[in-house]
Amino acid sequence: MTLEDYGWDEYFEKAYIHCKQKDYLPARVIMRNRDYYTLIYENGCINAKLSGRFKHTYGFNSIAPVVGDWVAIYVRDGVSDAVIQGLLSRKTCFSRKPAVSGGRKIRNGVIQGGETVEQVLAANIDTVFIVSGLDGNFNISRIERYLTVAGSSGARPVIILNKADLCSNPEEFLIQIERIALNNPVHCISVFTGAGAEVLNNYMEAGKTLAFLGSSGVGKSTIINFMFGEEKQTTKTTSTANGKGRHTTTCTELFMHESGCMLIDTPGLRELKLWCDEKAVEESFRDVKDLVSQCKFSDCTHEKESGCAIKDAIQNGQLSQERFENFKKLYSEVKDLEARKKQKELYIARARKRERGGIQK
Ligand SMILES: Nc1nc2c(ncn2[C@@H]2O[C@H](COP(=O)(O)OP(=O)(O)OP(=O)(O)O)[C@@H](O)[C@H]2O)c(=O)[nH]1
Ligand SMILES: [Mg+2]
Ligand SMILES: [Zn+2]
Repeated sequence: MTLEDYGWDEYFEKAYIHCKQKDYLPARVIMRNRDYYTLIYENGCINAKLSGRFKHTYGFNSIAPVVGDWVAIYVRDGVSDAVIQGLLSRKTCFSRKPAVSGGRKIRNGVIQGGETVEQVLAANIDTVFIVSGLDGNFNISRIERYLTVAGSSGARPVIILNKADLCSNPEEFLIQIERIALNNPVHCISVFTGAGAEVLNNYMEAGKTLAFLGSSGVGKSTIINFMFGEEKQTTKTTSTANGKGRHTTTCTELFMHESGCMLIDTPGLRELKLWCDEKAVEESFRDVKDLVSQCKFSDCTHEKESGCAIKDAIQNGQLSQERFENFKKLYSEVKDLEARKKQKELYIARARKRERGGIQK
């Protein structure tokens, strides 16, 4: 296997110039378990850790390498583990604001609190499969949220509605999702019966990286096993009747497929808080944005005004009330995120100034 087989190309060649040094080698992260990494490099697989300098420089920003990243490593003679010295700039990355644990508050439907940092889930993905189960787990607003994050990741989003065998009217769900997916592909499959699953072959292109994201129990690992025709990943039955899973996959991992494409399995996400800007929301809701621009008044609140294109569209069934509500919710979430980012920048700038003795405490 060569680095090219793993997706190394001109883009990374150029990015590598910045961290190229004598004795360093490029490698791709295929597994990460906290501080422990498994990489693929010119001589095969190797375990690795971050260098002290890397941790010191990037540790604070949580910009540590993730699965799919390309890194520069140093392999010392006689030492089995490599040391990660640098991270190559990413082509694409799927990021979120970390899930809030404890002390969370909901204001106007938006979850408040939690650290204002970027948590990158996987990098250098070409196609991101947003997997949802056609069982008790189904939720359109959640798919709209995933589409927003996926759109901002730079990867091409594809929606997979799995477990069609558990649903009596999958076509109706397909129509509903196609409406909110805008031009992104939507496929309805049952990996259990194999119905519709052959569509996955269309995405298996050599050198491309495909990642599977979605809540726990939707069947991400089952789909990966299906694509391999063997059990690569452990899968488990969902724990409750409402279809919620119990996190069977616990770490993100990249697998090389015989077709030459790479498949990334990820642990189910309990929560996907936005880490993107308002443009990402405007893009994934561009139908809503178009309507807003047609309102008679540029400052229309879409409540009482005459000539409101949003109200008209909801009335004539062109736009659902739920989609409009979710648009507003995600929009205020990114606004809140932007304000927090600014606040944090200010705080850091002040702390730095204080450190230099510029401001008295
Ligand atoms: N009926 C039915 N069950 C399915 C289908 N696909 C997966 N399952 C079942 O759903 C359960 C969860 O599947 P997993 O593949 O472990 O789900 P996952 O998304 O990887 O979950 P995490 O690893 O926890 O994120 C398993 O019991 C699977 O057998 C399907 O198409 N139909
Ligand atoms: Mg899994
Ligand atoms: Zn309006």
